[in-house]
Amino acid sequence: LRDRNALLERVRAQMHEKRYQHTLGVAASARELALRFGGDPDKAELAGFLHDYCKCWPVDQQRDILVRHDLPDELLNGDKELWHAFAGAIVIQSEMNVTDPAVIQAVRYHTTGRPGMTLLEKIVCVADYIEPGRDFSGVDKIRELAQKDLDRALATAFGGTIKFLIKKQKTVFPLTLLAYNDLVSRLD
Ligand code: DGI
Ligand code: FE
Ligand code: FE
Ligand code: FE
Repeated sequence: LRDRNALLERVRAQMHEKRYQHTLGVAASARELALRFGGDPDKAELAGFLHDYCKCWPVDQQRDILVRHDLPDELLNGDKELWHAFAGAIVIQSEMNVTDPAVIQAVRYHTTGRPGMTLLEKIVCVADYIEPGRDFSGVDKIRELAQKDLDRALATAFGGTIKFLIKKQKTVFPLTLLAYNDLVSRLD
């Protein structure tokens, strides 16, 4: 799908209007971050458009995709909120003909993160936290950090998510802890 309007219509058909507006916000923020931090703005925007492709699909459908592709039980036993990222990375290849591994990985890790994240993965992850429609407490601090220091912005964002999950006594997926440690251990 080379045509941007066709791509956007396909994305729009997968979700409700509010999620679509979020998607456009993430794409715009990702493009901006790429320009600021020396990433590829077109890849960043494309990954933004696609990152929540199957977020609004029934969870059983998301789970089926993971099972059929032999994703680890750890993921199936983890929070359902994590599934759309890994399922999305698979589905955009078959349904949207996305072949760029960098874009696919940015979609796959946009929720959990992972240690050793690429620049594009960090950009999409931070854009997901700071797009203009977001208004959780602490978002302004992350927006401010994202003006200058992408790693500090992402470490702060993951730190907030981990605190939130702990407060709710929910499990923290190991990749998120590993991503957080990896970022923090390298801050100057
Ligand atoms: O899909 P979005 O709502 O735009 O954002 P997302 O893909 O970052 O999903 C974040 C949700 O996932 C958020 O409500 C927290 C929840 N979640 C549950 N367990 C974990 C988790 N997020 C992370 N990073 N790590 C977890 O272990
Ligand atoms: Fe998401
Ligand atoms: Fe939804
Ligand atoms: Fe999102």
